[in-house]
Amino acid sequence: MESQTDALPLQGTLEPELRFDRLLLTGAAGGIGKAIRHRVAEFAEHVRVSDLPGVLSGDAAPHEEIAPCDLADRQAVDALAADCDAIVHLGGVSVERPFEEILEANIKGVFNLYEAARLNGVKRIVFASSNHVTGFYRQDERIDASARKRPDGYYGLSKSFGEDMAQLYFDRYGIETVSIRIGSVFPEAKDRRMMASWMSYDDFHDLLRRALFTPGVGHTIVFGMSANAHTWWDNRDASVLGFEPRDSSERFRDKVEATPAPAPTDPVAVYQGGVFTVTGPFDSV
Ligand code: NAI
Ligand code: 15L
Repeated sequence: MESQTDALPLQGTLEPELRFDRLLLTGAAGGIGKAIRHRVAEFAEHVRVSDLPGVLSGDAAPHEEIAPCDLADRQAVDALAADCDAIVHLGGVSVERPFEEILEANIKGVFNLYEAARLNGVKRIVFASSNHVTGFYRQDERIDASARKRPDGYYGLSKSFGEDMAQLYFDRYGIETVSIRIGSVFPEAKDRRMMASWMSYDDFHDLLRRALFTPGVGHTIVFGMSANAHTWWDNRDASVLGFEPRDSSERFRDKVEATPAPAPTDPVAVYQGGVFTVTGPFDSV
């Protein structure tokens, strides 16, 4: 039987009915943001490009509106989402940091974003969640999206909160979200752990398209990884998206395996969250 998303084109331009009028992209100056900023043009007539004040570089393309904003500023975030149909939310602290930093950008930030979405009638959000929501599972375990959350730090905890916020705002207000528990989206898989967690920009882009346009997602959680030879995550619960990654970390294997292997008892080799499981505590704030 054909799934709803089999009909979604994988390459080329989107049909006009599969485009938003205005899309908000937060975290546009970050690693993923820079890599996808030009690609999201196909998703909407107008793209509102946002990050912290002073960090966005380059001129605005004709379809872009540059809108610096601190996600921790509630009023500013309300204004940021005005007239937007959908949001790709990449902004926030992306590594393990003292709780006070995470609180502002990721916890208040995600609350502000969902409130702004409610007030402005935004119907669809793609939330950049993280594998660190479940980072304390071992690398010899395979989990799906229904596995109990086991955050590996304040950062993972904030992404767990973001997923709960997404569920709440779907159940109460009907705002649909796809939470992508991103593995490691970088140009290359840099170490043994990333051989399992790596995701290419192309696969991320394809997943983003499905996350934005697949009807009836409610709140769907999907793990974001390429078709790596070995993975820890089962995406059966997200089959509505019809996501089938095409890339693989295999092409980095020789380079990765030429580097010294960590001891088998090193948390980097034991836990899916790797070094995040031992980053901190941060005693002197
Ligand atoms: P990044 O750290 O390069 O980019 C995040 C951006 O958010 C930065 O440009 C930063 O200036 C902005 N930001 C931070 N605090 C902010 C605030 N208070 N208000 C507005 N903007 C703020 O991270 P990256 O790698 O591009 O990741 C994008 C998103 O995906 C992040 O939310 C990250 O947690 C998530 N993610 C990324 C993974 C990866 O492999 N790159 C893996 C798992 C999750
Ligand atoms: C993340 O959540 C981080 O944002 C990113 O910088 C990487 O550390 C990634 O996870 C990872 O687990 O490789």
